[in-house]
Amino acid sequence: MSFKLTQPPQTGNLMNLAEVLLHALKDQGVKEIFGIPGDFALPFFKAVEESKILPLYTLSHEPSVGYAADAAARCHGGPSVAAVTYGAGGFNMVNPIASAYAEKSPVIVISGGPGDGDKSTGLLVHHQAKRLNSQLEVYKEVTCDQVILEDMQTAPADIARVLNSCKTHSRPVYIEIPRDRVFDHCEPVTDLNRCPPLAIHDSALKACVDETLEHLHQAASPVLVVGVEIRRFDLEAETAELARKLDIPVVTTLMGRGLLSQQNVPLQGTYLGVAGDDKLTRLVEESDAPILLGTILTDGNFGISGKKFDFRKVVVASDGQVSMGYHVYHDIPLKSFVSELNRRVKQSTATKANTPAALTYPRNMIADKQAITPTDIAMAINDLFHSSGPMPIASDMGDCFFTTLDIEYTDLVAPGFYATMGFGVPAAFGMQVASGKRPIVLLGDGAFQMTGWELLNAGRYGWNPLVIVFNNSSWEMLRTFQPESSFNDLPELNYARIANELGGKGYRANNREQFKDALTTAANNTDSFQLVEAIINRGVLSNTLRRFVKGIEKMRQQADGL
Ligand code: TPW
Ligand code: MG
Repeated sequence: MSFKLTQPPQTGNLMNLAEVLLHALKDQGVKEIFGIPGDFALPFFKAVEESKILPLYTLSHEPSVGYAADAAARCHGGPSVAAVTYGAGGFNMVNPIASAYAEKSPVIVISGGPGDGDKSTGLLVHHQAKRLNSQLEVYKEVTCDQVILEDMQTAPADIARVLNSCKTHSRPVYIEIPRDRVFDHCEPVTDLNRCPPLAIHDSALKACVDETLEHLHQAASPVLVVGVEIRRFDLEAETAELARKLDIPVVTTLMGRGLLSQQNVPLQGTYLGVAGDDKLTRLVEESDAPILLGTILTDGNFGISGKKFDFRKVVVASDGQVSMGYHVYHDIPLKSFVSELNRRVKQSTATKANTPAALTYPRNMIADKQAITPTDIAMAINDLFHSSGPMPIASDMGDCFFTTLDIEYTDLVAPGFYATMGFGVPAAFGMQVASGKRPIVLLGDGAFQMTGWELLNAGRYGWNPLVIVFNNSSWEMLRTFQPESSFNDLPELNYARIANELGGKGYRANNREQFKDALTTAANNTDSFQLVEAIINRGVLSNTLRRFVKGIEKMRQQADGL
């Protein structure tokens, strides 16, 4: 089958649609594009490559494109782009974009689309699922704004609207470019960053802040619980300033782990209900004024609390509103709330002597011939951080994610709420591109089988993550919920050998001594990606996952009235 490409016309000084879009993306703070082309997207990819406005990183499978852009967006605190072809590419990326939607990560999806020529043949267009706009309809569920750029008259305003929506809501958006429009003349986008802010009523903001401060004033044991929105809306420094002034302990939610790692704040660790550290759990659950800033009320964040939260005492600022007691202040963006609190709280009240000592993390892994446990991996990483400085972490879902709770607090990207597997390796690429730092990747063997192969792309771009595979030949996290099922057994593969095949350097560790040696060597070798495979026995879990499973079982029993 051959496909006709529309060639760029001579445009003189005028810009074409692709260039207009690329400049608008750049103006909106986008730094890179991840993608996989197809014939519907080839003209756009050609424009990306030849215009050199933004760098392009191609990967092997579309889910990875979505994860990489998601992680880059999380690290930038601003949008990144995932570009795909129509149908086969676009549908392949729905799950990562659903994840980005749920976790409020501003990913801009750009998809090629059928052109006029494709639509007028009376034939079904290849890659078409049901109707020509089925892909748009699917993406409407997992993006906050969408456009098909068919009309060059309205394109600049449409682009501005969609990019502004992405920033305002910190959620994915969808842009489809019919393949025969890419090189059409188009006026530049002029009204970017004019996010018509949510209408804020000053008197409502004042009343809301008054009430919050009064509540804090009366409280004996307030605590600040921060969640991902403070990163998504670029409020980490302001939140840290507020925490210092209020002088009250700060914890993050599970989804928010990694937040404030660059800030000087009285950060205690991560609240995880019955699955978490006992001291922290009491700090939050016994507080008479938990102030939840930018936290999403998910089951993972709050559902596994041993005690029911008394929402009469809790202030929840997220999703553009603030609720407390039995009432809600609508249309109060988090930024306005935090800024106004900061303006009003002048100095430390310094009356709250209840800030416990910060959490300590396990260290000094014993390098002997014993089998490796997830906690050993955490200890060895902590030892590494102490000897040669912290590294950012990209974690997949599986026991590796729960192990991060035993690792020193550092920058972290993980699918902490939506909990999709396959995130780790591509997310590390996004993280390295966005931060310029070498990341550690934590993933299970099951997750490796989904997107680990993407490591083959690391060499081309000079990415050199330090990958740690928790190899238990098992979907172990599932096994803990349902031990009787044999489908949780996975084949015994040698991931160290696979790493060598993929252009990196692999190490297989059967015991703690070998793990420590491999980790040290891998950390010192920055020439290519390094992969340390830790052989872990089935049934051996991290402390947090063990508590998490017990917590979930207890909740289910309570729900069933047992
Ligand atoms: C895209 C469901 C959650 S955890 C898990 C599965 C299949 C097993 C993970 O195995 P792995 O790690 O990586 O070897 P470990 O420590 O448990 O042994 N499909 C997707 N996402 C999720 N979350 C699942 C299935 C799942
Ligand atoms: Mg496994």
